[in-house]
Amino acid sequence: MQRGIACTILRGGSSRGLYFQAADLPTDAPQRNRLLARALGSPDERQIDGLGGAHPLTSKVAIVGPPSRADADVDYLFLQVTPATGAVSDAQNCGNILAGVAPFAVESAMVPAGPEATDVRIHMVNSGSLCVARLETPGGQVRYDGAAAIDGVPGTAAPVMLAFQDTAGASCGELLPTGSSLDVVDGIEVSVVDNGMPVVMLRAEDLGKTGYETPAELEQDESLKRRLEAIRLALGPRVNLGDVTEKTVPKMCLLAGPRAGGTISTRTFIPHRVHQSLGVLGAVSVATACRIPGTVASELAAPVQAGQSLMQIEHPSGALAVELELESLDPVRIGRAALLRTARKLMAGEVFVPSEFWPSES
Ligand code: NQM
Repeated sequence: MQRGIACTILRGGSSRGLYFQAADLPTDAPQRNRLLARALGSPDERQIDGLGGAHPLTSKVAIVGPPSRADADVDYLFLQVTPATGAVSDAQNCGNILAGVAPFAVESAMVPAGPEATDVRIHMVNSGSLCVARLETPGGQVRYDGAAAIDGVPGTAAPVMLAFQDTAGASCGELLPTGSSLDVVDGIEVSVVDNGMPVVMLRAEDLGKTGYETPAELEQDESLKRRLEAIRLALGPRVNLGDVTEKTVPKMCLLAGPRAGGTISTRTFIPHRVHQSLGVLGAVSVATACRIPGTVASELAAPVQAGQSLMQIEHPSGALAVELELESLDPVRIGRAALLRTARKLMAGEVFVPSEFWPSES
């Protein structure tokens, strides 16, 4: 026997995920997590018996439901499923999957569509922060086609503008979770910034890399991966994340100077596979680090002009433009961060799981 559960698949930014309404899932979190991992086909590296795409970027879930705070239209809980192990983590945000939340919420009648555009105020439950997503809704219908292009995704689509408000310290409690802009771990200088995503930044050069390698080249380097994991595990408790062995944060980001006219170049381990481009909030954290004196990022970044708010964060498949407003430089206080994403509905229907994962009578 199988059980079908209402599910929509959307590409959100440069990721792809399963989107559910909260009311359609079990309320018990461990039972819900087992069910979601099974729906994606985990535990199995290839996710052959499920809807996951055999990579962390395509093994993601969004649960969208009524708002639990007055200034939001919906709650969005993000879950990252590790394909091989089936581990389900709510310890991180995902700004790419976030791009699909507004179209999903409007099409599921959780938020009424405006006649031209709709602002959806999204409470990101993982971190307690708020994002306002603006999407085009001509005639009260979600528009998916359009002229907006984002690197890492072929073709063009309708824009989804994301404006973040209170992301500083979202996961770790502090923008600079170690209390310093520069630390030395295992003999390597690192900077840790959490502006919506905890990111450990290191100079690629310090690890014997150029920082311009392809994701496949970096993933083949076993000794680099061991070194990065040792640094990550050592930093976990120091940045308020505790034992991060089973967690998908912090991310490990190798930095180099910009090569394509941008602000800085990145290669990001998320944290074990290498991102084909760059996470949205990961990019916000890197852009923020570029503005904080004394970080490894600010030293490698192209000079940021006074009053400049747009920064291009280069990655393996292009660049991600982050608009970052600083309220003050000393101490660094971040105002709003905004980015352009796109999203597209790919499928709506039911995902089937063996009924032992959620018996029909429950
Ligand atoms: O940083 C991948 C992604 C992400 C996260 C990851 C993201 C973000 O690109 O906001 O979007 O870093 O695990 O989907």
